[in-house]
Amino acid sequence: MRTSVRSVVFATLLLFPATVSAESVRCTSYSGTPGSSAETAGMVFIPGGAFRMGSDDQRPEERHAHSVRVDGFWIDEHEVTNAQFGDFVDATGYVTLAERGLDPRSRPSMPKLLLEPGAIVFVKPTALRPGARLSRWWQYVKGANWRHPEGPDSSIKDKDNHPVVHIAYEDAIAYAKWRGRSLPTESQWEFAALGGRDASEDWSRPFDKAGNPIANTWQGIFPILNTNDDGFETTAPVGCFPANGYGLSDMLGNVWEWTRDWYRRGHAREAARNPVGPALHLIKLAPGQAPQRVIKGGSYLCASNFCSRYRPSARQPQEVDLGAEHVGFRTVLNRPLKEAQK
Ligand SMILES: [Ca+2]
Ligand SMILES: [Ca+2]
Repeated sequence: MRTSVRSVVFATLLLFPATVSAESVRCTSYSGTPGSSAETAGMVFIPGGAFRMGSDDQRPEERHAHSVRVDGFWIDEHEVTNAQFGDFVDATGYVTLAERGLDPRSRPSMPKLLLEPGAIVFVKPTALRPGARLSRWWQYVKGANWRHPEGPDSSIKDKDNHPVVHIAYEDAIAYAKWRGRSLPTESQWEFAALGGRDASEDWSRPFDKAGNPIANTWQGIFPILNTNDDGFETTAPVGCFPANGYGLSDMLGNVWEWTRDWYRRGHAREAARNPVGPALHLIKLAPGQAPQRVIKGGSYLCASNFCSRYRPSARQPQEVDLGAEHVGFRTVLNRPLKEAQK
């Protein structure tokens, strides 16, 4: 029996009632920078501990759940914002990969258009045809970059406190190095995203038991209908949703976040301490394919009918040289609590 879009939408509205508006949250007044030059400004110390990394109950790439122990580390309270990235660019003159374009030697088989400065932008289709492919709603837009998220005619005016996007992996690394930091490993990121809760808890809904959104995701039927119950159709200013048990915002949703680990489908079964993911030489790449790193947490484009990766154990590959409108990052400082300036 075919189910009409209308009936699915109605069921979705029953499941995810509207509860907040953008105006009702305090996030909108944040400047986008912590306002301090201290080494750990805007960071939270995560005490080390053990947890079950991965999941045997979700998607195949999350298997196998296994025991992991991580040492304590500092991590940004929120995704790196446009204001923070702008400070970096102002200080260093850094130009992102999306602004430079790709070196043809790095991608010999790639169409010329995709080598030009630009990035991929989500364009909501007006109708969903059976068999529609993902690429139908992602378009490579020349001139799209962190300053112009939707293309050359767009801007980040009044978005200082939004997460920076269209950041390739090397851009994220460059920012982190400038701050004397690094990017989280997947295990660090997943441990931090749990916020002290147990991995076995139900993480399947981006709403709490009272129906309040816990993350900026997509409500309705992706990719054609966003009922926008959480108040944000695209990125939200950082910190608009309740912080997790460690005081971290937007670990789930808003924008995907880079981790250092190379992507390989699934986890090893063996217990590990401070794992860093597989070595690149163990990963088979197709000719001309760029290697991929793990991104975590899902984004404002994740819906219950399509991505649903707004869970700590969820993971996705991202080509290291591809800027995207829904991918950002946050940094870590691998230093014990007592050795870092507070
Ligand atoms: Ca949203
Ligand atoms: Ca996020």
